[in-house]
Amino acid sequence: MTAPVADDHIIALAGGVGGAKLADGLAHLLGDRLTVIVNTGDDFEHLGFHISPDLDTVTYTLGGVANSQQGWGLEGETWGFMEQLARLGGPAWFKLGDRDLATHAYRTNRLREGATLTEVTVELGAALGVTSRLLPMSDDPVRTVIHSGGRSIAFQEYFVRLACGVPVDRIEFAGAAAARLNPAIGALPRPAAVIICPSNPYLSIDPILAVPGARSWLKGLGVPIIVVSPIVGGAAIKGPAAKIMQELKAPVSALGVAAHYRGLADGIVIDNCDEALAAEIAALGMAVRVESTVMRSKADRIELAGACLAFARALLQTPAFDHPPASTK
Ligand code: FO1
Repeated sequence: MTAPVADDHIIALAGGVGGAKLADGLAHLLGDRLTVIVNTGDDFEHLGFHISPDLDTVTYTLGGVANSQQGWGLEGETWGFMEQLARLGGPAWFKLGDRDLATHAYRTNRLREGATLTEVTVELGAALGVTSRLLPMSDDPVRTVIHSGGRSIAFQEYFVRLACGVPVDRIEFAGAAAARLNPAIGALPRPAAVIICPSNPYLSIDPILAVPGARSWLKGLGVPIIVVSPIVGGAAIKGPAAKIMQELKAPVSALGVAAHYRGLADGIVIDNCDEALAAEIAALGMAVRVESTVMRSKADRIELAGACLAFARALLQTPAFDHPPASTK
């Protein structure tokens, strides 16, 4: 028997900077009624530390301490460690701020003590005042690998060291087939909706969906799944999404994003400037909502989050979903 819908609980899927911004707006409206499932395909071991960039970005953003210019890392950071590392001839291509380093040291130490990544994530979130539940997609290692011109490139090498400067032929999520979906995910209350944040579909959301059981769990919830397009006016707000879509020969548009999520998402939020694509997207069998999706301020994040919740509420009342109206607000 299907569990009753906890009509005040929302699950979001997020990766890096863009996703974290919408998650922040949702967290503002929902607090502990929000769970964010975060990509860990970007995780890697560096200088002996276990680094979880997307968990860091979401935690710092929801904790109100993210560096707003970079999008990643902490505000008011100092770089003494990096300066000294460079002086020693160490690998200085991946920037670890002095205070950010404490997060990586804490996480690494706790993992060595036997804590799970989920436990450490909860501890770090609580320490930074995050009231929403943040969950890694899996406690098992999944590593995104970029295949380019016959080379296999570890994700951070591609993203940071090479500044995404090589063409992507194929993306692999190494370890995904053997990874278990985070057990805490199965214990969540059935939400009123799932919101896929405007993170890179290929690099941030696909790794989550690659964990066995993730897709079927999401579809099995029987609640609206809404995606917010990270492509606006044919370009990515931030990061390499548009470049990758072009390299993988997908249309670089909100229509391309909708096609990517066909069969999973019930609805898509596209930007006002892409309104002309609405009919074509609707023809894919997806409900479309047109909003201002570029989040420049905290108010923008909250407004877009509110629009997503209203969209979810509207979809939940359509015949496709046999649930009573949700009271998300
Ligand atoms: N991104 C960069 O572009 N350059 C960096 O030096 C860098 C360091 C870094 C350190 C800790 C952390 O949690 C994230 C960091 N990021 C850096 C961000 C990260 O590489 C990417 O934003 C994500 O993996 C993509 O979502």
